[in-house]
Amino acid sequence: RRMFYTVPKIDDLHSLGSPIENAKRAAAYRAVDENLDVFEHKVIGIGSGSTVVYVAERLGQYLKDAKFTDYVSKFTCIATGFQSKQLIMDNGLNFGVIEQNPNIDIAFDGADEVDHQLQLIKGGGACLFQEKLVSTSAEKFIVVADSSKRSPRLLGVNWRQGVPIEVVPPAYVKVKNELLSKLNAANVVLRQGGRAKAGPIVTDNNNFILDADFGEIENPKELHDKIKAMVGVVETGLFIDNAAKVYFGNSDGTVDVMV
Ligand code: ABF
Repeated sequence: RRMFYTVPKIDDLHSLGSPIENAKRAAAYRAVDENLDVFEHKVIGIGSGSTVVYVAERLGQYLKDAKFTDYVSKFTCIATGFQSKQLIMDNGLNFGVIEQNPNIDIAFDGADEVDHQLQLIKGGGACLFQEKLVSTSAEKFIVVADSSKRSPRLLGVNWRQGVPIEVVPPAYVKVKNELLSKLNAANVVLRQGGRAKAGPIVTDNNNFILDADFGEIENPKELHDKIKAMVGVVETGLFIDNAAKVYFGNSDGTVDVMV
């Protein structure tokens, strides 16, 4: 059973001018302020996307705050991809690798869609494998999003159509055919990269992404398990029973929290 509550705007938060950016920043700042114990959390996962930018920004602010500097300067941040690594460095935070820090205290990441059970669709940015590696290695996984990401059931409509699935390149046709024939996907698209759509995008792990449209997803866990069982599938963008809390920011700076 899930609980919702709304928290007011953080004091002194100036408007960024754009309603959506205000919403994303409100979620991220609140999530960091409420969940990060600077004295306890030493290894922090930083996800990908445009909302987590504000998580890294907030951590950077902590670093400059005299009362936290000593503690925050000992943080190690684990990235989920290239953009995330840049964010960590741009905000003056320490960067570490997951191989050396396999036990993450807390991880923050965005999402494409969140249902009422806190099940997620992620992978719009094609970093889903590392995002899942980091979020499932974290003792606590906190999601930050604007409130447009909230949906009673997962529909797969917020980014591309459907569920992103990372596949080993030579297996993409086989997996695509099985998604269509065995799991009744309405449509499966090999994600293309660049403006000219010059070819399939290649993930950080040198794989491809299939976007599979299943319409409204009745049972995300069952669907995830079935896709994951196919030979050639590395990971799916369905994040099941993984998020501990979701912060949905609103453009007025208030935040709806789902636990
Ligand atoms: C990552 O970034 C992805 O899993 C997800 O697709 C996306 C969310 O981005 P944003 O915060 O920009 O909406 O978290």
